[in-house]
This record gives sequence, structure tokens and C-alpha cells, in this order.
Amino acid sequence: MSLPERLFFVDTTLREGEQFASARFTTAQRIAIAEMLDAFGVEYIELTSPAASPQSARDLATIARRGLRARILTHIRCHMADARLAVEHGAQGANLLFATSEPLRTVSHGRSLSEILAEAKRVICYLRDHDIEVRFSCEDSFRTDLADLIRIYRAVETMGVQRVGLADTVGIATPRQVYDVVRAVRNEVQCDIEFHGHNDSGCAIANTFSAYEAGATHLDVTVLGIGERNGIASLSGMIARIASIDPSRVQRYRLDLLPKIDETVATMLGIEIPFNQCITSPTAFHHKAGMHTKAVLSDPRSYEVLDPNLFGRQRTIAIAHRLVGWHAVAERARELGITLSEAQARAAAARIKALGDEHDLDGAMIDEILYSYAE
Ligand code: AKG
Repeated sequence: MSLPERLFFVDTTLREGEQFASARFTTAQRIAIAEMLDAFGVEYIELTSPAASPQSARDLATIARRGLRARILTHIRCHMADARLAVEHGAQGANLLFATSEPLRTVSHGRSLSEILAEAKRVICYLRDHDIEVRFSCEDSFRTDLADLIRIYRAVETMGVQRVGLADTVGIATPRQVYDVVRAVRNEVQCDIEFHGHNDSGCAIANTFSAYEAGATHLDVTVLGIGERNGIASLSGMIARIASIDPSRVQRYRLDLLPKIDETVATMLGIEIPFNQCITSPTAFHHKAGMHTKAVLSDPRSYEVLDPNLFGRQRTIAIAHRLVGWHAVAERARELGITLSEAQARAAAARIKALGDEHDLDGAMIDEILYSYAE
């Protein structure tokens, strides 16, 4: 499968991620996160609006002045007041949003499409006059009428935006729907397309990937997928998704930094890296069942679509449990310098299985059993 060449990560850990339940990054933490993401190679770092709080405004200015390679964006409402703050605080780009779905228009601002476009024109022209890269996003795109979306995106393109954004704000979209909507927008505008997908129904990574396949160029991610409610697509998840199909698409990033980035942010948040996090979970490259360990010992590609070495990780083979297979037992014996015949390895595996039925096991117990066969 060949994947589109244009691929830009918009990391929004310092905006969407700050909306995660336990997030309250200090200035030093915000700088550390921005620097790690920059070293990793994300093309954009999105920061909380300077209108959100005084410290957010100061931190935007501080990070924008640091001379990072990544472009520093701020995420703002489509208001002149917010746009002025973005310019004053040195943002290089503004990610504008306006609620366009019927449910959000009703509870949020009550404006008509024509009023939305009139306001968008004022703000976009002001930002472009100040040489700010502009993206305009329809909040809750997937509950917005497709004809409305297209009308808005065509209009904002003529106003000079660099890209339009599609946001699955409530995590309701399916991968096929995302593909179809992005495709429809792709056919109507020439500018770049950004996608932002929430994980309420478990599709954030699949939807973001579907958007990419359909022509979205800019993919929103956060470290660990943190964000409002249960978050959006994670940086590690999107790297895993793309690398498992075509590693060349992500070879320009410092993939070996991913574990440190995830660990650092998890520590700042006071959480563990989730067990099901792609690439960086402690068990992401851990093999247990006998059938799996036998195959992986002979050729890791049998049960690994990603090479752990690419990410500075190592595979681990579990043997202290009742699902163990004799190949894994024989391999551990070899590591200990013990030569076992096949019959001995099978007998040792049978012993481990029987003990594993009775109680928990640990590595030291297994090694003791193996040494007993060596005598
Ligand atoms: C959302 O709609 O969930 C957002 O966080 C905003 C996304 C965007 O600006 O595209």
C-alpha cells in the first residue's frame, strides 16, 4: 500500500492535551514538552490560546521566541480579540475554529453560516496581513451538513487560509465516513487539510489514518493521546499505524525518542503509560503464549509488525507462567549457559506449567528449575 507523501504532524499536547483531566503543565514543563517534540521532529506544535489565561499567553510568547524548528501555532476562537492576542504573543500560525454543527451552533453562538463567514473574513484577513499561517476548522465537522462544510471551506480558501480543518469533536465518525468526507473536501479545495479526531468510540487512530489516506496532510496528535474526555489520536499510535505500513514515511522523525517523550509526559500527569499504548507501553513488545514465543524466537516478524529497535525498545519473552512453551524455556536455558535436550526442555516446560497452575511464578524460580536440569 503506498501512502501519501505530504504528512505533517500537528502536536497539540500543549493545547488539546492540556484539556486532559489531570493536566496542568508548568512553564518549565511546557518548554520541556515543546523541546522534546521539536527534537522528535513534529512539524507543528499547537499551544493553548493566549486568551485562555495570563500564564498561557506568557508561555506562548516564551515558546514562540525559542527558535524551535517546529512552527508554533495557537488555537483560537475566530474572534478579532483572540487573533490580536495571537499576533501580539508571537504565534507563527493560528488554528481558528468556529462551531458549525446544528447542536453546537444552537448552544454555542447561534450565528448563521453567512455571519460565520463574515466574521471569518475579518479574522483571516487580519491574520494574513500579519503574515500568520492560518487554518480554519469547522468544529464538530462530522455533525455538520456536508454542503455547509464545503460552502465554508471554499469560502475560507478564497480568503487566503493555508488549510482547512476537519474535526471529529465528539468522536462519532467512523473510518469510512472520515474517508468519504475528507475525499469530498479534497475535491473542492486546493489548500491543505488538517484532521483532528477524538476517541470517544475508540476510532481516533483509525479515523486519523483514514483522513490521511483520503488526502488530509496535517494530522493532529498528542503525546499518549491525552485530551478532552478520553482524548485524540496519540503520536505513538499514529507513528505505529504508519510505520507498520511504510516505515519510510516516518524515517525523518527521531523515533527512538518516543519512549522518553511518553514517559516524561506520563510522569508529569501522574499516570502510567497505558498498557495498550502503541510502541511505548511496557508490554508493547512482550511475548507470552508458547505458540507466539516459539515463532518470534525463530523470526520476530511472525508476531511483530514493528521492529522494537526502531524505537529504542527491546522485545521480551515471558517464561514464568503456565502458558509457556518449551522453545522459550530452551532459549532461557541457553541464555544461562545450560544445554538442554528437547526432552529436558519439554519436561522443564511441563513442570513450569504445573507450578503456574498452582501459584504465581517469577524469573528466579524458573532459573532455579532450569539449573536443576543442568545438574
Ligand atoms: C475539537 O473540535 O475537538 C477541537 O479540539 C478543535 C479541533 C480543531 O480546531 O480543529
